[in-house]
Amino acid sequence: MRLESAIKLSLAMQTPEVKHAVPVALLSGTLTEKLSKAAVWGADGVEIMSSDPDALDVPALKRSLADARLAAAAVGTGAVAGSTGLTLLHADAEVRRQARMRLYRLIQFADQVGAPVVTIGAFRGRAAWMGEGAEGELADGLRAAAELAAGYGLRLALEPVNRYEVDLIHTVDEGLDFLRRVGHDSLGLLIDTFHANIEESDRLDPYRRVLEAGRLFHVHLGDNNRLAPGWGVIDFRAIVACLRRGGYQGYLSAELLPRPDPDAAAQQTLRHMREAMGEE
Ligand code: LER
Ligand code: MN
Repeated sequence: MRLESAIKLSLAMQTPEVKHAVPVALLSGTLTEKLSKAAVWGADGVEIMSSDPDALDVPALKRSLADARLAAAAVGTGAVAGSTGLTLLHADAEVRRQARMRLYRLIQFADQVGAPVVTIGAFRGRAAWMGEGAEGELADGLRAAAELAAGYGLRLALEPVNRYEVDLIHTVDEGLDFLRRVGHDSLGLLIDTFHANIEESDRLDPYRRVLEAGRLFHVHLGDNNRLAPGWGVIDFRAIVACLRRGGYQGYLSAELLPRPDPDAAAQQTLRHMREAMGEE
C-alpha cells in the first residue's frame, strides 16, 4: 500500500487525433493500452496532450479514465503547434485568433475531463514571428484565457521554456514578471525540471520563489538530458523535499523522451519518483 501523498505522479500522453508523434509524450499503444499501462505501473493520473478535442470522443475518454482509475492531471497544449500550426504569437493575425479559440476549447475540454490545469509551453510561439507587440499580445491572450478558466474553476500554467525552443520567458523570474503584467490570479507557472536545469542559476530557489508567490500550478519532470528521472544528474529527492516544504499539492508530470522506449522510460520515472518521495 502506498502512503497517501499530496504530491501526485502523472505521465504525459498524446490523444489519438494528434497527427504527429509528440517527442515528449510517454505511453504507447492504443488509448486503452496507454491508460492501462499507466494505471498498472502506479501513476495517479495522465497529462492529456490533445490538438483538437472536437476530433475526440470525449465521453469515451472519460469512461476510459474512470475505468483505469486515473485522474486527468492536466491538459497540455504541447501537441497543438506540431499538429495544426496554431500558436499564440503566429505572424498571421488570423492564425493567432484561431490559436486563442483553440486554447479556449482546450480549457473547456479540461473542464469536461476534470483536469485542474491547462499548460502553455511551446504553444505560445515566438515573439520574433509576430514582432512588435508580441509580449502584449501574449499577455492579453492569456488574461482572457485565465478569465475563462476561472469561470470553470480551472487554472492556466505558463511554462518557462529553454532559450533553444522559445524566445520569451525562459526563467521563473521572467515568468513571475510576466504574471504581474497579466494580473490574473488564475494564471500561474509550470516549472519543467529539464528547462529549469538549463536556465536557472540555482537548483531549488526557483521552486521556492514560485511557491512563496503562491503561483506554482504544475511541474513537468525530465532529467537534465530529458531522459527519465534517475538517468541523469538532477536530484529529484531534493526537489520533492523542497516542493513539500513549500506546500505543493499538485502533480509531477513526466514529459520526457521515450528512450530507450516509452514503456521503460515511464516505468523508470514512476520507480525513481516513488523512491524520491519515500514511498517505495
Ligand atoms: C517543450 O520542451 C515542453 O517542455 C513543453 O511542455 C512545452 O509545450
Ligand atoms: Mn514541459
